[in-house]
Amino acid sequence: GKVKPHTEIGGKSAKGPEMGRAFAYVILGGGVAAGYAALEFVRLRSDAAAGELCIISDEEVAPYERPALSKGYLLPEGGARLPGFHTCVGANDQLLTADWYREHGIELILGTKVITADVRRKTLLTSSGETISYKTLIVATGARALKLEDIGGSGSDAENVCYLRNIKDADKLVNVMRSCPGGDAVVIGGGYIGMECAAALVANKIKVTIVFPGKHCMERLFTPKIAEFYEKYYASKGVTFIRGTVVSSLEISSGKVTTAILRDGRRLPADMVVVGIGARANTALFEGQLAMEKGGIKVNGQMRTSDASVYAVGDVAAFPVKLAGGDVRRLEHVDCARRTARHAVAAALDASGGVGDIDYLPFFYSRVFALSWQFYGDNAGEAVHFGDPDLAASPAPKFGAFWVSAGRVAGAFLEGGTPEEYAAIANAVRRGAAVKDVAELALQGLAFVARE
Ligand code: FAD
Ligand code: NAD
Ligand code: ISD
Repeated sequence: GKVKPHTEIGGKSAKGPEMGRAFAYVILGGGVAAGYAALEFVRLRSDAAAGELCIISDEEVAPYERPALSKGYLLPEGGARLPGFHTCVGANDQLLTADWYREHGIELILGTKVITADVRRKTLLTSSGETISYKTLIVATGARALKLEDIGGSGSDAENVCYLRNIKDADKLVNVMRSCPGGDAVVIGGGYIGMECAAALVANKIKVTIVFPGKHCMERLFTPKIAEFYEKYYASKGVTFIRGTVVSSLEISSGKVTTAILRDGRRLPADMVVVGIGARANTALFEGQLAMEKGGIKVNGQMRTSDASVYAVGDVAAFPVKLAGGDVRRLEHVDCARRTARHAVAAALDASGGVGDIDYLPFFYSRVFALSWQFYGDNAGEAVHFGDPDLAASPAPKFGAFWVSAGRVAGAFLEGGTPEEYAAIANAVRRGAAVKDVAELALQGLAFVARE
């Protein structure tokens, strides 16, 4: 049955915080997963009563497609700006502006942080002092950027040190880039943020040095051979890579970093610094209340946590991936946020219990310069490269790799594919295409998946 919202009158009592609104469904967090969850809610419940659902977000704006922040948002001219990239445009769906939520009777509580959660009482205490109660909670708190201070460093408060997780960060990054045209940037970290921001900095005519402790960029996903291609490509755009060491300190003068000092003593001049050293799931509200795994909130195949009234989705959720033999994974990627959010809503609204377990095919992608890659599945087993990742050979490089595990394709990476080719590699992973001979697979490359 539906629960009508009610406001408990009584205001602040001597006993504790003000009792506030009650909702049948609360989405905690206002990022990608929240937007897609709201859309799915409306799709499945056209008869929903106004006020059944609320979203609580500490951001000031309605949910948006976070990937745009390291791509379109950072363009030197005509950059993407809200409302242009609210969810759910990333999936060619509706543009969910604040008006859309209003029109659909969804309460959007913005600029409001949930500071404590009581799973037993089914209440959330907000930074404005309101206690909001729920019948069903969907936790979509995402992840936060690790700070230099988290890894024993300092300097995050400097005027020209930038992180990139939300619109506020992106605005600072844009302003700092504009303050030093032709200047030097030191990028700390060679993962997604480091690589995508480095490309954006180049587009903004800033000289870039990337520093990271690993042997090559994107170490968690790329093979050395794949990484070599991107590193050469970046080098051709003037980017310098410093591998196998870390920035040990930042020299700051009048509130601004002037020099990054490496562990081996080298000094890099810096007009600005971008830090992308990884993310941590925002689980703190639920530590000790919900089961955790892989640094996130553990859920079952219906995205339900160890408490039957609480679901978790997106970056914060660790869920069983059938394709990986049911191994519990926490994936920090937008497609996962979208699909897990939809699945959780379908399961939460399903009174008959007919919604089965999620069967998710992991999908990651990136776009930098004129390049674009997609990856599906699991990078487990033997990597079998195909195509020629030689820059000189082609102005539009097309190459990739299959990961073969127990005689089957477990994962696939492709740079420069067409939609049909991406669909074909995804299909091969989904099916677990049988590989008889890896040498033959390397020779066939995309012909292998086209043939199947
Ligand atoms: P988020 O989108 O992070 O949303 C979490 C929300 O919860 C935020 O609004 C946060 O402020 C809010 N919140 C947290 N705690 C509280 C609290 N206590 N009270 C109230 N609100 C709270 N993935 C890709 O696959 N491809 C890409 O190209 C890509 N690009 C990216 C670029 C950038 C710059 C970043 C940062 C990420 C990118 N990602 C990309 C990853 C992708 O954006 C995330 O996986 C996705 O946003 C996760 O969605 P989410 O809803 O779980 O978390
Ligand atoms: P990441 O995990 O991709 O990369 C972290 C990088 O920091 C690695 O290169 C690692 O070697 C490096 N590092 C670790 N310790 C370091 C140290 N002491 N000094 C210097 N470097 C160090 O994380 P990220 O790039 O910060 O991305 C943050 C989040 O944003 C992730 O969840 C990521 O998935 C997401 N994101 C995804 C995309 C995409 O999917 N295209 C794009 C941008 C951001
Ligand atoms: O998924 C994405 C992505 O990579 C973007 O840049 O969503 C955004 C949009 O397509 C909206 O600009």
